[in-house]
Amino acid sequence: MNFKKSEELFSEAKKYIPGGVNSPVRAFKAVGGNPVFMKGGEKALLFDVDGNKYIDYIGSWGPHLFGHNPPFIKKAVLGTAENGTSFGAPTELEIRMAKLITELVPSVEMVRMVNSGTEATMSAVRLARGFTGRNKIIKFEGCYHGHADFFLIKAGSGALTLGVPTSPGVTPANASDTLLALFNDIESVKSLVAANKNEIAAIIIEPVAGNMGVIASRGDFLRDLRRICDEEGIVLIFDEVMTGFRLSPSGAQGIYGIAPDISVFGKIIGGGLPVGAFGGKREIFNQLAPLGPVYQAGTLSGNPLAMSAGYAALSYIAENPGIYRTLEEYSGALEDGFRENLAKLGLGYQINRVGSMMCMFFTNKAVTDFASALTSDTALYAKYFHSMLESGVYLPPAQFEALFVSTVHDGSLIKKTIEAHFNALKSLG
Ligand code: KE4
Repeated sequence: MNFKKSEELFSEAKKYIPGGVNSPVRAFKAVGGNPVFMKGGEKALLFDVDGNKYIDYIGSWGPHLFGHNPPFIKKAVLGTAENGTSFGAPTELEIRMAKLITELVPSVEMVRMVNSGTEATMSAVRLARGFTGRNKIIKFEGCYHGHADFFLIKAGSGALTLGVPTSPGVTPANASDTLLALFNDIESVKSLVAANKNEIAAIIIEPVAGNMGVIASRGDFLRDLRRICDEEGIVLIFDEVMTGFRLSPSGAQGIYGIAPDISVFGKIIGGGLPVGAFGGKREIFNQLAPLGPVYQAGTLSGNPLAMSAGYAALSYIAENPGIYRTLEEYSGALEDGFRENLAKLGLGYQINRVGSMMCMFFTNKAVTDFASALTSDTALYAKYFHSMLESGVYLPPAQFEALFVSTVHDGSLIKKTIEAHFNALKSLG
């Protein structure tokens, strides 16, 4: 493939933008080489500035459950733009969006819109601290909740991939209120709770981890977390920025049957535009400004353009619950094809999949937590990534991410991906 124009644009971008990108993982640091600059997307396909075509498994890192530019979202956005993009005043559409979220996710009684997943998780923690009057939080090694200071403590995703487990700029004071537990290890949670009695405001978790690769919560882990939070007066926060509306109409909580106190959303609820949201129990959200004393605000929160895209996306989900059967069919076919290839080549790499989120780890060890994920050979992943890219398959440019299947990754595209996967693994020798 020819990447000449992308290379030229990357050189130009680096003059004005740190690292040439507006989000670190896009820079291909974890896989080497230069990022590909995209020109457009249509359904499951991406087209770069050099005229190359790719089957896209990033989907803008999760938002594109229906592929790129679905007509019903495009129509909603263009229609709304006719009347303006943002007023800084309440609109009816925000009510409809909030109501729809509460209808799709039973644990959510009230919801506040923001502009990113980071803003939503950051605000959810502040609300939990304000509601409980406590300072400390528990997060899990390898989970990523956005880049608020108190989360960048052995974060997953970009920070993990960039090998910066604790980011410079995070003050010791800030870090000291964040306690780290081990994913799928309830004993690690119990010991932290016992050692910090009545000091923990919240436990925040990705109910299905997607930022250290894909790792499902096992067995009763989430149920045990729920019980501990009930017993200790701790707010349970599910970070469903990635899983929300992807794994079911009510995200991971709908699959596991566990109701958190606060849920955090992003990605899909913006339909490709910048939207985040946090919602949950009325008694907690009564504490949020202007109703209560916990401050939170945003110039563009709930703006009509983003709401129109998000509302179109969630309405489509509400009206077409059958999409999850399609997602399962396509994602299952991809997993089966990858497993057949590994068997044919006598390779023991691990594949974790939950619904339309999947990751192949370059390790022979079962991946159930942060430590086992780290046994993956990231150099091998890098070679695999570039081989797939050359074959026209655009995967996450980092081992510790999730690939996403959409409702338009049909059989022919899945078949092409499986063929490329076989050739890529074979070329690794
Ligand atoms: P944003 O601030 O990027 O909208 O959301 C942060 C966030 C919060 N919680 C979870 C579970 C997330 O996955 C994310 C963001 N995910 C990464 C992908 N691993 C975004 C990609 C990027 O950083 O460019």
